[in-house]
This record gives sequence, structure tokens and C-alpha cells, in this order.
Amino acid sequence: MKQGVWSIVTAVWALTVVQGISQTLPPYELHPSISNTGRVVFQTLLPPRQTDLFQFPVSFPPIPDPTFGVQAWETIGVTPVYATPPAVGEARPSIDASGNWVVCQRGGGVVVLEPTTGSVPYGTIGILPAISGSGRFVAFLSQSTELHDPDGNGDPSDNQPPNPSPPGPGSWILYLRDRDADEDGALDESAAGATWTRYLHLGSPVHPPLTSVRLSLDPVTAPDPTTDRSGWLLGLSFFNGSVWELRVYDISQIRTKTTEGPDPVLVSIVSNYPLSPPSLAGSRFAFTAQGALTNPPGPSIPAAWVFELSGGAAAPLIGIAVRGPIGAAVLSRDGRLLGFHTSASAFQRIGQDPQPLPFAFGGQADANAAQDVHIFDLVTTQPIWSTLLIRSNQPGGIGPYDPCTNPTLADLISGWIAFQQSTGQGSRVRIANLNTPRQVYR
Ligand SMILES: [Ca+2]
Ligand SMILES: [Ca+2]
Ligand SMILES: [Ca+2]
Repeated sequence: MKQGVWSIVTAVWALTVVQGISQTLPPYELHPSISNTGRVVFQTLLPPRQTDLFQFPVSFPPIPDPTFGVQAWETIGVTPVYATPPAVGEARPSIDASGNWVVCQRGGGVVVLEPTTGSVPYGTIGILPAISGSGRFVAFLSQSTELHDPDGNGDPSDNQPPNPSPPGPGSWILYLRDRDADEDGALDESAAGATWTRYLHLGSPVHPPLTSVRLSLDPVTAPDPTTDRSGWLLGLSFFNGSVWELRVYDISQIRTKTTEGPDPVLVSIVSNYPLSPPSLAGSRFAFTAQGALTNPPGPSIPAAWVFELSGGAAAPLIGIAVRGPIGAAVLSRDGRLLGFHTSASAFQRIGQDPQPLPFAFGGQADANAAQDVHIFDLVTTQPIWSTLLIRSNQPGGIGPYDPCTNPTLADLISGWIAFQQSTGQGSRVRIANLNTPRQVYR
């Protein structure tokens, strides 16, 4: 079984990927991720699957499911560049800032792929991958204990710290991979000493439970990785059986540890209510909480939070509370913008008076009672864009009441925004741009 999974994971698809793309759009498109060049990747769901319940069997590996797929599109020209080869299930894609690298699940594994060629330079056994903005770091979950190779020499017997203990039922090992450990600027996949793969020791428990664990890597492309470590953050949120915890780790601390034992945690945020996966950018991270934070203490209302790291500690930069559901807080790749979705029509910056969310549709303040994506400028702390700006009654447009959720943001200069529009028939990934705020590109 393991061998079968491996061959699926490492297969390199020689077919010309664009030829295989059907002109008929799949009924469900979800989980968009966008680069600074406007290239967007997203997951598709094909009949008969209509929901992505995010459930994997406790036993490993999950059964490859060909009704999942991944597509990549160029926003400029609105052309497809990649689609999952036939009969291969792919899911949970994310893209780096340059648009040149995509990670996703493929069957029982994770792969790094080049969307323009479909080639797969790296594949291993795991699920739920994330990629850094530079394309250099990849994180994923796996139940294999044998992927740990902190010195990158391919020999598991000399590893310090030694290989991880097997995860218990329902738990997974969190791996982090450096594709440029020799720091020559070229991404390597197998050269001895040029990559490493390490497991993250969470403490107690050592391995995270799968329940809602989410991984996130910093989307910043560090200009000089030998001197600038601000882009070296790994974040995750998980339910540990009694509370929700969000953690941020510094990769530069993880990669130098040679002893067994917990990796040093940079930030820990705790709540009795669900916490979204952190979105990281430079020295900031954002998340949504469905209720009060326990540590640090916060008001008992759903809110999107941005924290700023300084001197190894994190303090709130802004909290935006709403009277209603809120989710999917995300930072732009430059850390300048905050996006989230909510069905509320007013917001309240923590410590200030409530005010209506702007960009009225239909002649009055946001009254559609549907989820809209809202984007705030973290310098002015004011809302600067909303899906209310692009709703219309035009056929094929974004209807007045369609829920708009799960935003992904490039940087302020490029202005690219992607999000998910739900309709009665399915869901579409839509693309807009801050620089042309009323235009829908896809
Ligand atoms: Ca080794
Ligand atoms: Ca290298
Ligand atoms: Ca609304």
C-alpha cells in the first residue's frame, strides 16, 4: 500500500496539462490562494462530492479521491494554466508569492508542483501542505516517522534530534522542509546537505491531533535570507481536547535545535472558542476568534485580530469585533491589509464606538444579511474594499445575496484579491483588484 501511494505521489505528469482542461467549469471551486502576479490556485470538487468536510480516516493513508482536483488560472487574460490530471485527486493547494510554486495534496501524499509545466520536483507521504511566500519552506502533516532528516544527509541513523515517536490514533507529525538549506538562492530537492526535513515537537502532546489543525507559513519573500529572518514564521491552530490554541514558531530557532524535546514556541494564544488558522506576514499574524480569548484576555465577541511581534513578544495591533459570524482572517503578503468575511453589517474596533461597514449596496448600508468579504488598511485602520462594491443583478455576476467568503490577498501594490462566491448551484472562485475596485476579473 505504501509503495502504491509513493508512486502516485512521485509520478511526474508529462502530459500537456492545459490540453486536459475542460471548458465546462466544475460545480465547486474553493480554497483560493493567489500570488503577487495574479495567478490563482484553488480546489475543485466534482460530482458526486459536493462538500469538503475536511475529514480523514484515522487509519493512514487516506484513499485517493479522484473527485477532488486543483486548478491554476492566470488572472490576466483569464486563462487556465493547470488542472489536475485525470483520475488523480488533488486538494488544498497554496501558491507562493512568485506564482511559480504550488503545494497540494495528491492522493495520500503532498507534492510541490510547477503549475506551468505540471512537473513535480518533490513528493512525499502527507496531507495539508503549506508553502512560504519565498517557495523555500514547505510544511505538512504525516504519519510516517521516517521523513525526519534534520542534517539533510539522507541517513536516518545519525539524526539529532532522533526520529519522532509514532503518532497516536488521530494525531499527526508536523514536518517542516527547507528547500534551500545551503542558502545559495537555488531551490534544491534532493542534494545532500542542500535540504532538510524536521519534525516539530509540540510538547505535550508531541504531535498535534488532526481535529481542525491548520498550518500556515509566512507569505513574505525575504529579500536576503542570510540577514533577514522576519519571514521565517510557521503558525498553526488546533483543538487540544479542552481548548483552542494558536501557535507561532520561529523557523530559525527550529532549525538549530539538536536535542530531543519541545521546540521553542514564539507565541501561544488560547481560547475556549474556535480559532482560525493564523495568517502570517513579516512580523504580524492575523486570525479570527469566535469568542473571547483566554490568553491574552479579550472581549467576549467574535473578532478578527492582528498581532504584532516585537522583541519575541506579541501584542494586539488591532481587533475588529462584529455582532455576527466572522471568519477567514487573512493578511496581505506585505502585512499591510487585513481581510475577512462576515455577515454582520457593522464593526467595532476594540476600544472604540461601533460603525457601519461601508460600501452600501442597493441604496442603503450593507443590508443583504449575507457574508461579504471586507478589507481593512492596517495603516489607516479603515475599511477600503468590500464585495459589496462588485455585487450586481447582472447575469453571471455576483448576486446581491450570494455568500462571499475565504479571501486571499496578494500585496497592496499588485492589489489582487480572490475569494469564494457561493451560489445555489455551487461555488466560484472570483478575482478582483483594489486598483480597479469595481471590476471582476474572473
Ligand atoms: Ca540524517
Ligand atoms: Ca540551494
Ligand atoms: Ca453583507
